[in-house]
Amino acid sequence: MSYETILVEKKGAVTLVTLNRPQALNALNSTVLKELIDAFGAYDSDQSQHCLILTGSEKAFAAGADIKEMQSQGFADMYSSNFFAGWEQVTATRKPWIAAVAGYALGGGCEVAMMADFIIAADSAKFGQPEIKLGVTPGMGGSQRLTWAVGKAKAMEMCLTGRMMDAAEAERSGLVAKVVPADHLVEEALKTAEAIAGMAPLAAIATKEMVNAAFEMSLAQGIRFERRLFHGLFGTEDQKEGMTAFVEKRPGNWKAR
Ligand code: CO8
Repeated sequence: MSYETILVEKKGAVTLVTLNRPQALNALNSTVLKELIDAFGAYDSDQSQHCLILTGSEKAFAAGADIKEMQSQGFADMYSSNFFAGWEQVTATRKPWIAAVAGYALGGGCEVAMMADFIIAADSAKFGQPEIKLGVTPGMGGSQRLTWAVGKAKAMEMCLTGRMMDAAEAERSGLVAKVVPADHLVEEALKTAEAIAGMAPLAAIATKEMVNAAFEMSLAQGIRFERRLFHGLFGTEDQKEGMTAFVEKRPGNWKAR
């Protein structure tokens, strides 16, 4: 598939996806969604790819869902088309992916960044859920994921006032994994993605499943789930290889089997 609104490059075992609607600060419209679903699906099924980075431009990761696309929609249009429901396909990606955020990550842009396994922020990043200023609310998980990430007080304050949080505050609050200089964002994200891509692929998928389970299960259920996956990995060739490689003092040579 050739894309209009995103760029996709393979860099070794890492897929780099760049949002590319500079005229609209990467606002997320239906075409962006369709193209991201395709690109993430292709990544998930490509045996040569083991980590993905989603990034934007220096000025904006994404300034939100496309307001001009939504402006004239009524309830029946939104409800019958289940507008933007396809984002669940992006969050269903089984392999690891990172959001590398510079500039504005607002509304749907902040929500997409929070769908990633984690966020690496440039020191220029600004996060916010300003939908209240448009007479609406977050609609792609922001009220939930922001609350999980930064707690009720800050999430409520941000969603009610629409104010932006800078990169330093985002790091302090646990919204982002780390902050790097803006002119090294993609390079730093690539280093992290390459490190992840060098790990045992099935263990990476299992890690995602168990960390994400922490948001859906009780502690006891989550610990049982973790243990079952841990036990299950002992049925893989990569477990034998990983532990043998440690004993033989060499890097693992993974088979994803
Ligand atoms: N949608 C459409 N176009 C946009 C958007 C957007 N979200 N953001 C910016 N643009 C466009 C502008 O209209 C402008 O286009 P034009 O040149 O044709 O007028 C161009 O991008 C450049 O923008 P600005 O001139 O405004 O640039 P500034 O540097 O002055 O300001 C800001 C940058 C502060 C980021 C400003 O553009 C802004 O406030 N943007 C809107 C931010 C916002 O409100 N985002 C939330 C949108 S609503 C949302 O995301 C809901 C998600 C849930 C959907 C769920 C559906 C089920």
